[in-house]
Amino acid sequence: TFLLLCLITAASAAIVNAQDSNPNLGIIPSPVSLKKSSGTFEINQRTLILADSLDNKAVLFLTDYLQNKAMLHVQLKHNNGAATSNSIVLTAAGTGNLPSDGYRLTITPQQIIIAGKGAGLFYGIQTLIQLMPEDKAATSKIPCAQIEDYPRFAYRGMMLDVCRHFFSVEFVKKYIDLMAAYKLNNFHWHLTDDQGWRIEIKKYPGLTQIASQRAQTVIGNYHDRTPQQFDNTPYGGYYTQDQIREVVKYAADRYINIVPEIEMPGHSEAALAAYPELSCDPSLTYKVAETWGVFHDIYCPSDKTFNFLQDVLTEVMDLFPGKYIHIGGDEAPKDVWKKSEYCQKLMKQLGLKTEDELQSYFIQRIEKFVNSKGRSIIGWDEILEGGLSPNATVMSWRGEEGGIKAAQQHHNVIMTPGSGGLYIDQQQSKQNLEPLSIGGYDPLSKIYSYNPTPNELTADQQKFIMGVQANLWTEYIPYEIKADYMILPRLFALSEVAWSPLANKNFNDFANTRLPSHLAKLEAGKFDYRVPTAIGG
Ligand code: TNX
Repeated sequence: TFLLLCLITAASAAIVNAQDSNPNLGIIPSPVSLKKSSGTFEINQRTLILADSLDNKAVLFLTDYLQNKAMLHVQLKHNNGAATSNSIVLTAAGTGNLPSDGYRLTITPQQIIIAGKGAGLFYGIQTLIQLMPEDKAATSKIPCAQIEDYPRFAYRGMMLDVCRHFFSVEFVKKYIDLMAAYKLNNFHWHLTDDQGWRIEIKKYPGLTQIASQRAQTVIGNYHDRTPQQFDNTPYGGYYTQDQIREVVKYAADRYINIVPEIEMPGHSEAALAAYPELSCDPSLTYKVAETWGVFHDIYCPSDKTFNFLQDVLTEVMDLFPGKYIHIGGDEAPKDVWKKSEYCQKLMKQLGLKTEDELQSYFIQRIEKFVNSKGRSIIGWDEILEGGLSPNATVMSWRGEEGGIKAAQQHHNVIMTPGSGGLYIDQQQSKQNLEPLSIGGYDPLSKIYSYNPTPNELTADQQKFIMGVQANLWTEYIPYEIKADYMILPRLFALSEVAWSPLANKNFNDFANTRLPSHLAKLEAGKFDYRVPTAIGG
């Protein structure tokens, strides 16, 4: 703790100096363009926030931040167009020829103007908040500058697996807060898996009564071949539909869309434990998985299964208003389908030659249903095997190959390859001081230097790269403090990968000049982040 404290004190002291010498004023993600000028704007007790509309979400966010977090007693007023000094003007005016979600932030000694529409205005506000010094004094001095900024990618995502271990609504909100502060806009919520079903579905109470609970959890790392030990402690949890609605609203207030994931046909052991009739052999018993890995029991492509999944997705689409529904599609071994008479007959009927084609039929049938409700599917890159659904977006996780292939077929792609440092369940240094993890090696520098547009693609094909995402799988993350440790500071690196122009990226400037002040803010915000240089790596 002492070492940590020293580092933090050093980090805080570094902010002041860093901001003076820092060409982009410490902002993460680095903005498209920034011109510093002399002087400061001082937010004090008489500062006015002048807005086009008083019930705009971004306007309310800034007002709440200044009044309740920074403890500055600013007043919010309607903008009547008069030039008023000592004001922060939030306006849609002056946004001409800005790319979507962009903003212009102008700071002079008299006034701050943030020009932006919708999410753009919100992002301008996040930048302004980053420019405020951390000390909670009665006034806050902001350096004068002119910033123009907009995102490189439309989809900037973080995934959280709440199945292997469950995370509270409070934690999920904290995660969303961080995403918003760093201009990320899609929270991928991995809600169902072999080890637990975490979303209440009214029509199928067994999913919460049975599928959300497991008898015990394996301890240790399943990659080391030692005998597995169990903790003998029942484990479970799920979100009620009211809680889901609360989180959806919380995210929307911060311009974050939630992509819910309902896994199929694999990673479905928990659902089969509650509803064995969805398997190819209902005479067997299934239990919610207590170990990690890939499981052979998967949904049978039967009418019962399709009816079940359509019912589930109907409730899911009622809860989540976003365009995208993630249907999983990864790691579905086909041995049970190979052995099943029903599956073999079905394949003959449909004229399908391989089980991969049967999975493709499965996903396409679900896609048709999702499309009929005006939504689109996202799937892990296995959905390419056996033929891609016509309107599907592909998440490329087993390297970039799947993403490259999908972009060449003119499908939208989200890059999230483990090989690119985007699997933040992997460890951040090679030193054995690191806590138990799934293994691998994903240092900060690796995620920072990832570029989501592979050279193999032509400029036209690169347009199908909709964005990039980091994934937090939680087999080895049973506690929130450990999740903090794995997420931070790698989330900051992701934000720059997803937002900043390639030409503005510079790891040395990011890690050594800008990062310290952000770590100091995390400390104040009670995040248990990893200190990048303290433990090596
Ligand atoms: C692979 S990534 C999985 C997950 C595991 C993860 C561990 C993906 C689509 N499937 O089920 O949790 O590896 O890193």
